[in-house]
Amino acid sequence: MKFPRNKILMCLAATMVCALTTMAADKKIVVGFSQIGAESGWRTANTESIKAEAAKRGIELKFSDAQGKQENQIKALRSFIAQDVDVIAFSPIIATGFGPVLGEIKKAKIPVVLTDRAVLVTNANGQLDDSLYVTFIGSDFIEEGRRAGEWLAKATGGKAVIAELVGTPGSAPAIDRKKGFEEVLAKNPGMKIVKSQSGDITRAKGKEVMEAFLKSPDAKQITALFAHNDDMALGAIQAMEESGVKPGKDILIVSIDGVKGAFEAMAAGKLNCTVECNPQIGPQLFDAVEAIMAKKTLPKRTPVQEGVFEQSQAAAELPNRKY
Ligand code: GYE
Repeated sequence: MKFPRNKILMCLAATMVCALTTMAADKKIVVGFSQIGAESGWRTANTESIKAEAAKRGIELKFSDAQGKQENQIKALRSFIAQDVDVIAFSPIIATGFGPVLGEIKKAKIPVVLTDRAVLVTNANGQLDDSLYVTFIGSDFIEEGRRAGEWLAKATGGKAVIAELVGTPGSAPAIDRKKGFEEVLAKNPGMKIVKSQSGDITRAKGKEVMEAFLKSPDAKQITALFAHNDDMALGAIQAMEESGVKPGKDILIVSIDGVKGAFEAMAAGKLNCTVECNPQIGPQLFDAVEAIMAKKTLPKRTPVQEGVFEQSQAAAELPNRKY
């Protein structure tokens, strides 16, 4: 039996189109993600959110943990270029120093999504260069600092002698949370910071620095603690208890993140307030990735929604906390 030639050709073409379509549908989106580390409850929840959402959407995630070192992040980003992933996402540990590698990624034409923390990269004219990434998905850290300050101003009637546990020096949250908090102090002359040191965003370091604060000759005058994250506040609570100071009473404590441990400490009367910083960025990250793959335009800034919680709300809110 003989088939007409044009029929055979049509058949072949149809089969090829079909095969190509299936291949395209089967081709997984590949995302390289460089995480800072596992320094806090917030970070662990952030990692879980990103991994779970990638798995849910069938996106291949190349996840790399920098263990708190910028050089490891830069290495990971370069390896994502070498692997020619579809999209690179990362949470920059500090704001500066990522310019050159971001330039390399741009040359390789791989779109970048920043999550959680922003970068500070300037162009030749000294202006902020936002051409190196598609969008930044993260919280407004200045607003979080302001919220912490406003809560403290209200709770103390604008009178407080404050010790401050700062985050990682040079990181976006450390710079911005301090800035927002100090904006409120500028309007409240009765509130002043008398001690300020980095507790490196960890519980252990927060405890160590608080111990040193409490040993200083003027320790007795401290009436409040502002910790840039809950983990440092939880470490400081331990330090206070071990030195006979009642946390939440002798020294009022306000911190940021809203992790479960903070709610437990509030329910126990040891922490007074936590300002929420939502780590569950996974869904917003992969919405952005899918939008990029579909060639849609995205805003440069995608905010994350969050609230403020006091001791009186802790018990009711505790069962709802997902991180
Ligand atoms: O507050 C802290 C984490 O960048 C918002 O990093 C994040 C901060 C968060 O380790 O707990």
